[in-house]
Amino acid sequence: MNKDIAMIGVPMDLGQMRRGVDMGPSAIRYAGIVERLENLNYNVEDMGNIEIALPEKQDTANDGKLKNLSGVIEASEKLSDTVSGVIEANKFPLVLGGDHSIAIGTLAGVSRHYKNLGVIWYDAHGDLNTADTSPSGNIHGMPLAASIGIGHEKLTHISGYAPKIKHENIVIIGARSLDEGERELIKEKGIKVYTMHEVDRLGMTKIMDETIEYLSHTDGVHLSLDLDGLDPHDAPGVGTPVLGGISYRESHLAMEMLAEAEIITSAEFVEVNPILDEKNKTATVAVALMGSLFGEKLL
Ligand code: HAR
Ligand code: MN
Ligand code: MN
Ligand code: MN
Repeated sequence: MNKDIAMIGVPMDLGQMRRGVDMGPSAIRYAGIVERLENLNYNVEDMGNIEIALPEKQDTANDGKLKNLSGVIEASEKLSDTVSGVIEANKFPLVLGGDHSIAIGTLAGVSRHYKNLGVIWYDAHGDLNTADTSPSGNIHGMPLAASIGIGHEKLTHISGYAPKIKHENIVIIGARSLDEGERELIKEKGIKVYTMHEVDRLGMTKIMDETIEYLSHTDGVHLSLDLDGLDPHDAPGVGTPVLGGISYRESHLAMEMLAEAEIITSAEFVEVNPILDEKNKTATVAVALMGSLFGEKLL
């Protein structure tokens, strides 16, 4: 693993309508992420936070069905350039959310540097909606669709190009809340999905072995980890909790297997909402998972 990490906070809450997820980066810092990574002998540069416009200041007149569209676009462009600069400086981009709409910008920045980027989407949701299929109009339910070039042109073409990733280079893990249009898209494109049914049936070891094999032809792998992929018992501080999720232990194992395989080249941890949390538990879980992802071992 790259020993130089650049950490970027993205206090984004425009992709959904609940307050508090903008405090995710602070909560993760407070839970000790820098020290945790430094103890593993990484050089960590905390680049601070990207500036995000306030929800109260959104001019939504031209946004149509996509809530806060202009604000999300503006932030995505900034994040894309920042992430791209980090990779140019030969550092590992570690992005802290913020709601999951930030993945549009992260992937726009990362995929400029890879011809065949793989993506692991660890999430209760598919995030494969468009304005037409979305039940909510919330852009945090759309970043994976936008990244494969499906949806509003302004979201698909952040940084001036599309698509960012190929649908056959995606592995979704932990899905248990999919909208009708998302299900259709998954079937139509043949997107690789391990729902909770597969997590129960196969176990995390087999899922990670298969995922690593499935992505072995790629030239880099981005991990996009939505904390709501975990069960709300282990990660209560999220805006859209869904019962019956991946346990902390299974997630810990998944991160350890990724560390061992040495395939992850960029990562983001999103949807931590301290207002909805129990004593910063979710941020603490996020930091523990990052520790495992970056190679923490007991012995
Ligand atoms: N699928 C629903 C929607 O699009 C809910 C999305 C919830 N999103 C996230 N992202 N937390 O995974 O509105
Ligand atoms: Mn998500
Ligand atoms: Mn989710
Ligand atoms: Mn372990």
